[in-house]
Amino acid sequence: MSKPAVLLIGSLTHTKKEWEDCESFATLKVYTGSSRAEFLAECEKGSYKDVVALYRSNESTSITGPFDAELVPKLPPSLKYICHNGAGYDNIDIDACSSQGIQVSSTPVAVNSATADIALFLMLGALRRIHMPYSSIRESKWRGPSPQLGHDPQNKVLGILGMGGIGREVAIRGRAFGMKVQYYNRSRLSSELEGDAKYVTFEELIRTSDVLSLNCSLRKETVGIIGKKEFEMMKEGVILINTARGKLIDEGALVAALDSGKVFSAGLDVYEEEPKVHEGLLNNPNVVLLPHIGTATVETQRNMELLVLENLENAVTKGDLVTRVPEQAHFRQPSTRL
Ligand SMILES: *[C@@H]1O[C@H](CO)[C@@H](O)[C@H](O)[C@H]1NC(C)=O
Ligand SMILES: *[C@@H]1O[C@H](CO)[C@@H](O)[C@H](O)[C@H]1NC(C)=O
Ligand SMILES: CC(=O)N[C@H]1CO[C@H](CO)[C@@H](O)[C@@H]1O
Repeated sequence: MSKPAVLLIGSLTHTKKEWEDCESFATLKVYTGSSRAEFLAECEKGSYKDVVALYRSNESTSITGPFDAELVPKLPPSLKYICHNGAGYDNIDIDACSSQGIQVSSTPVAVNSATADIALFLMLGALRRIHMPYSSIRESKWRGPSPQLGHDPQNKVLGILGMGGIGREVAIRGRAFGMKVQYYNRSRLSSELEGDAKYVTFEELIRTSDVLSLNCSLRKETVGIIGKKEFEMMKEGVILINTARGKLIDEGALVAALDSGKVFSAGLDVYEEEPKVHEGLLNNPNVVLLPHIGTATVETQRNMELLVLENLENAVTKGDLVTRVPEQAHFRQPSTRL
């Protein structure tokens, strides 16, 4: 009996051997083309007609474009699983996949610590308005022309919007710095997961946090969740941290709130129109900017790749995914094919 096939789109960096080992349960195929049109042509030609599952590297979006409502129906009919490398999967149309009977996994758990670490790095940098002194010393200007005092995290209220795996790691780190943690999530966490974090409404979170850290997924309902109205409700001198997705914030409104002094500083790893960054942010010496490097560590990149491969293996050998996207919880079936 011939083995089912799996397809890799994009490349693997840290798990080449583990990928080759997948040969024990599947025939390995790799898409090496360089455009969406070419990929669709391969699909149409039937090059992937026996492919059951595919590994989609995050970078592959730059080759095939998003897996949207146009592309998904053109995938091979044999395809049942898309294993995506990345915690965010807004470049995959989940509804389109569901209606084709295709199940999707992402890599939530693997990214938690690294993303929370970068959130804290940005928070400390924003509290200290670190950009000026940090760059002045390299320009042989010591602390720069107008050194300013920063703020301590201790006793400040850390508000976390979205208390998933990343949010909870941010909470742990915040507590270590003596912060009081409160959060909003669409549903309240169990008491074990919640710990001593206080559950508040969205509005209370916005009104009472000294530092606000965004950790919600980007969905229709969360685009621009932090805009003009929310900035108006915030405390004077609030600090905003975003390591989730740029489109959660209305960047124009953020720039205005920074310029007016309402927002003391912001720490950003993600942007509305990545890799384009708003001029008003680039020109503001009080903000701390990073070019989306939240998960850019050797350990985390390898763990993400391993988790995609684990999903791939489970998909092919057990007909189930390990970290299926939450929108597709209804696909979960008791696995009898162990
Ligand atoms: C993943 O790809 C999207 C574009 O599809 C991009 O916006 C994002 O920055 C990428 N993520 C990382 C961690 O590079
Ligand atoms: C946060 O809320 C969402 C939506 O209700 C829910 O799916 C998720 O499980 C909640 N997070 C936790 C850790 O309970
Ligand atoms: C409110 C919300 O969308 N929270 C999300 C924060 O991110 C985690 C992943 O780390 C999701 O599980 C939560 O649903």
